[in-house]
Amino acid sequence: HSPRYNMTWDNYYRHEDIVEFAYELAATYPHLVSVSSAGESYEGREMVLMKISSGGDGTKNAIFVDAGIHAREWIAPATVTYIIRELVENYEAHPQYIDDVDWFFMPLINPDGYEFSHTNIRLWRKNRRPNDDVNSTCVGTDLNRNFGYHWNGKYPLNTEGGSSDSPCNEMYHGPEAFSEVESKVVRDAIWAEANRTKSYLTVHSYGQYWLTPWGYTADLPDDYDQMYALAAEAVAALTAVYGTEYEIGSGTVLLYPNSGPTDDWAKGVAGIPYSYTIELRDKGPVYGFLLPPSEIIPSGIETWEAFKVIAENVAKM
Ligand code: ING
Ligand code: ZN
Repeated sequence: HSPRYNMTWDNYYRHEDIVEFAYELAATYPHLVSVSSAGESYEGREMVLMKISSGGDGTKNAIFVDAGIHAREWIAPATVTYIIRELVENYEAHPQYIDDVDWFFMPLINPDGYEFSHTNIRLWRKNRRPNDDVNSTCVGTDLNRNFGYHWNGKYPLNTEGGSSDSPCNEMYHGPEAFSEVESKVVRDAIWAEANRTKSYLTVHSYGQYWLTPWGYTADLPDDYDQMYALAAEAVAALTAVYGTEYEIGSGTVLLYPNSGPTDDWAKGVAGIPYSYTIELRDKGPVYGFLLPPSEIIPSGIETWEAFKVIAENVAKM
């Protein structure tokens, strides 16, 4: 039978719809999809982990994808669930994208912030744990400044390195690395498969960038040329669909310094070579985070082309 879920990708959906999508897809395609709860957010919402695999002994090269670390970036979970749907429901048309690699997806890793951006403040970014532990009435840590590789690093020297000491700031790094339960849950899920994971993709919006580490320094990774080459191949496939252009480069060089992001930890600590931050549509300034839902399916279609290139290359690594 076909899966029974609400999502149709012509609108943005809520946390519970995304959870339902995950479990319904697993119920319909148990030979391809398994779902588990990787943990719970501060407010008790399930953080879904989907494994997409056609079998084997658990030694295939793997790709780990997450989305929705920043609450307001609604196109990210929408695009990633679109790609999951394409991989699974159209498996027969392109079985190699599941047969040749294993995929791990966490489509919404900041569910409390995401729900708050639907119900209260549309442009909320952080998680929703109150900062009363540091005597602040402000709420939330930027989960993408909370990971433990050069956490709270100061670059340029002795300046704020793209993360903030202030609990009221949008880029507050938290009281210590991995202080937030959502960060710990994601860290542990990545770590569990890190030895065979060749690519980590963390999906954000907006700006149309395909970013490499490092965030904590303007120095480039030793293997930057290889990272750039794979990104260029993926972006070329994306651009070929509708002409959507992406810039490729290190986050610090192209945008701004950023200490404690997930991709720095995934590469620097977990040792996943092809770790990227993807900034989806659009380029602003009119829509930005408020991307019209009519762009979800085009974003899904073009980004799927890039993911195919990642999978083809990961299979051969
Ligand atoms: N941008 C990211 C941020 O966390 C980023 C991505 C990564 C910026 C690396 C700079 C360097 O600020 C968004 N849109 O959240
Ligand atoms: Zn973001």
